[in-house]
Amino acid sequence: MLVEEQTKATERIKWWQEAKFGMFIHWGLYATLAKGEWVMAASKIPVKEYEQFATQFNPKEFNAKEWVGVAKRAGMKYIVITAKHHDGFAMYHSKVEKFNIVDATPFGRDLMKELAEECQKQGIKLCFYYSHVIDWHHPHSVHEYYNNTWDYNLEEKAFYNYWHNLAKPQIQELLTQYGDIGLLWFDTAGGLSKKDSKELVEFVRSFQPNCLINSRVSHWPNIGDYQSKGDNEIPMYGEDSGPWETPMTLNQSWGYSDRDQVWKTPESIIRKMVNIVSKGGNLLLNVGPTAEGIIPEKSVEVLEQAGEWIERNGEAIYGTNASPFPYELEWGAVTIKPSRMYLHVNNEKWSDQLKLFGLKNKVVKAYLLADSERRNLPITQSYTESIDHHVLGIDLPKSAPDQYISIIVLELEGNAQVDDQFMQQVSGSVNLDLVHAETAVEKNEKTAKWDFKITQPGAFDVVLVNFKKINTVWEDHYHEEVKVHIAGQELKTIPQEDQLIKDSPACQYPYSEVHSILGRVHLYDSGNNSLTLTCNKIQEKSFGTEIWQAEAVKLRSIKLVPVGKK
Ligand code: JFZ
Repeated sequence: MLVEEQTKATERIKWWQEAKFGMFIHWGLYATLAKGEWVMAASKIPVKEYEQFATQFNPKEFNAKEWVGVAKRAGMKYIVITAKHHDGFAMYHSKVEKFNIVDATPFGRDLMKELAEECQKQGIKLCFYYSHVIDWHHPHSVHEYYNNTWDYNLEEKAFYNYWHNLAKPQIQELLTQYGDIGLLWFDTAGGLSKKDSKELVEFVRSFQPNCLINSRVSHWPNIGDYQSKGDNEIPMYGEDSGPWETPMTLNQSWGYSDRDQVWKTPESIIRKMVNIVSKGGNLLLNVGPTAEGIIPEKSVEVLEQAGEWIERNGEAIYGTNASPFPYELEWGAVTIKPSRMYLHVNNEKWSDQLKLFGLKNKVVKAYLLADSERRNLPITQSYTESIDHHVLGIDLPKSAPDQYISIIVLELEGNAQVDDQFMQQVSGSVNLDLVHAETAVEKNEKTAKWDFKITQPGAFDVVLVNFKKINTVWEDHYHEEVKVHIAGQELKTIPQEDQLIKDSPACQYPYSEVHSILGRVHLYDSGNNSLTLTCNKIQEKSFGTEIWQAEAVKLRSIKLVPVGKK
């Protein structure tokens, strides 16, 4: 990318990278059926029948001021609302398609105009979701897999009829009728050509040069400003795939579903948000309003409680950068700003002293973000030259000062510099994330290798960590031996589902974390070691994790856990 283009792209995305947290709104005609946004396809509802639902769609309770207020109180800085989902119903006044909220319903108002005005008033960026390839209402939309084959004959479709006469004119309407648009969130573009995707980006930029475009426009990473991860996907680590965002449901549905009452707690939302932001990502958290225009009460309740924590701790979230450590920390997560480091300590890990390995900077001051007087916390710093090991100790008050996660602020001499080697943690464990391994394929065997440093020798259980999708049969995916070589010792075994962790902060429904104990090894000396894993689940780090995230079992990391510790 040319320097000038790169500068423009960096400028364009700045507000979004600082915003960190947005509200996703899946709202459309499908809300009248209360079975989610795929109901038309799931039940193969004929277009003529589906259109009839519009005559009953009259969301009188819709109140733009209330909705934007919910986002604001939650600490969200942008709203991405479905202007048109796969069902083809436009939730704004479209001049090119009568199947829209103004012309086809008794409601008759352009709610996007009302929302645009309210976002402007409350300083929230308005953004649109647009299903640019799938459209089950239009006779000529063509997707790689998901088409309306119950009304239309695939062979008779003419994609460019849809593309030039509906999709692009509607995108133009969205960019010219509602003021500045922060971003267009395109979705599910299977089959769109790179040429059409590229042209679409130029088309958008011709109307609003600063409007961001997500990766699902298609052909990422060459096209698009940032990467939308797979639904609910929290990536393994600080991805170098550039800026990225996790779209996440508050329950387990996007569009309103009267059956789905599996709500995430405020604590779970905060932990996942901190996990995501500490890896350099944004969280786009969804609400699915009802046919009456109401954001479900439970959604509002969870968002308000999460918002109270963010209100107190926003300094450690907004405008921060990812943790510089190449691994997750057992007690929580790290975010940084120039000459600042924020330690997000999970309350259950709070103790009378916190130790941090690998920070090279002199710590000028340490204090609790919750302490308005910023009283000094006693600290000790030491360095062991023989093993190039930095240790910071921070004495803490007896109890954690905040809910869920409590934050320690470190004022540093200079910007954060850390030892980027994998390192044994204070608990004695070593977490080796796949995404930072040296991967290779030798004689048809996939291997991953890590170098790491230990300071507390001893006996260790070797634990394989995977993410497993709901309703997956473990044995269907792990039925071959994996091998581990470390310090002249070899382990060979077929991983078993030894421990299932349902609400891991590092993954999200429909995934759970699975630990498999592969065996035991002994490391007798402090210093540098290396571990090589041979396993057919090893994946190259990829940009296209969206498809990858759909896999039933994903290898995430390998851990060394001191014997006798959990
Ligand atoms: C798509 C839509 O089909 C769905 O209705 C919702 O709007 C969601 C946010 O986006 O679903 C997807 C699209 C892509 C992936 C997963 C679900 N993916 O790449 O893993």
